[in-house]
Amino acid sequence: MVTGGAGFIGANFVRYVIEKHPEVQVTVLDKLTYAGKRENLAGLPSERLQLVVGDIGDENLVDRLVKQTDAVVHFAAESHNDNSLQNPKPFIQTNIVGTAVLLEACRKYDVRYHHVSTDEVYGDLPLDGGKFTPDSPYRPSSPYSASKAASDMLVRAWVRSFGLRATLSNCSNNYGPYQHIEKFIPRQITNILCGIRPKLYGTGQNVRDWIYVDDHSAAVWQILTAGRIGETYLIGANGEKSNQEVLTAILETMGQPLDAYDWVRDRPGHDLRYAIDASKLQRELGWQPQYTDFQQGLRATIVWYQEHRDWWKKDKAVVEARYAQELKKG
Ligand code: NAD
Ligand code: TDX
Repeated sequence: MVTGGAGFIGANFVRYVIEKHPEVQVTVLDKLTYAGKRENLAGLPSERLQLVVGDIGDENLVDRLVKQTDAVVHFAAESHNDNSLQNPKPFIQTNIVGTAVLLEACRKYDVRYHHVSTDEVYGDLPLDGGKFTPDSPYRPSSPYSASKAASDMLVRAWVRSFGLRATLSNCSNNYGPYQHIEKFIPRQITNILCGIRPKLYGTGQNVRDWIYVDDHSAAVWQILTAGRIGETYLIGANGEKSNQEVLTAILETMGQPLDAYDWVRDRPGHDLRYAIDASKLQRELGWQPQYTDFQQGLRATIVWYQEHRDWWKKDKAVVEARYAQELKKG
């Protein structure tokens, strides 16, 4: 069972598993919030995939579904930092309470559980060095990252106190097809496609460690099938870039003048730099990223958004109106 399988990473993971592992049957549990779309799973064989529309916080539904499965991979979340600064409430409910509901059902039926989390639980790093490791202290900055940190802690407690068969992974920033256009890379691509100037927060010097979404999927599968119970694995592909570098690459690839963007007010509490040391995952489980050419991955992503206007067009006005309203608040 894959929670959040109609969202960005979840849908890419489901596609990856259906394609690479013909013996696997997948049930997706997804609430289809603003971030989830049925179309993200279109074209997959119905005899191998079932979509259940529902909430991970629904105890009866989760009990019934977990009873019938042998493993849960938990992607479902409220996932956007900017939204969490406007209204933290759904982040607490879905990311913390929802995770607890899944953990209780997995405990009851002794079901293998994999928890998908983020590097943001570790806070941020200085620009001039250091990387996150599985031993880095938890230091979340935003309501989003604090809610993910809380959910990680619940998983660790369920492993230690109840012997839950669980693993955890904390991954860096993903990019690729099906990412919601509220997020940095697809927002700027679709801005350009709509004739809107891209928007860069603050100084543009904040660094993110980019990984192509299929590399994340392969790592999660590897951890689910070969990882040691109770362990945390960090997933990253040495893809550090400043936001300004990423935006310049988008502008260049899309044939725009390199200064054709706006600087806008910074995100409150904006984490400065993330960087992942993935050596444990590479050493123990032999995982290696395959899509390490960022320019190539970015080009493929731009082409995907160019060719899938119908997928994102109806969200664009709503997303931009929400951003504009926040800026006006000052
Ligand atoms: P997303 O917002 O694109 O998708 C989230 C999905 O969860 C959506 O389909 C949504 O409908 C579903 N969902 C939300 N609340 C739900 C609920 N209460 N019950 C059932 N379904 C619900 O998110 P994403 O970017 O694909 O992230 C997936 C997971 O990966 C999250 O746990 C996130 O914290 C983690 N993660 C994301 C990144 C990244 O760069 N995007 C990096 C590291 C970790
Ligand atoms: O318009 C923008 N301009 C801009 O400069 C937006 C939307 C973002 N930014 C900056 C903020 C960040 O430094 O770009 C960077 C990336 O922003 P997001 O796409 O919002 O991602 P981030 O906040 O880094 O979090 C992402 O990675 C970790 C995912 O959204 C999380 O779900 C994941 O846990």
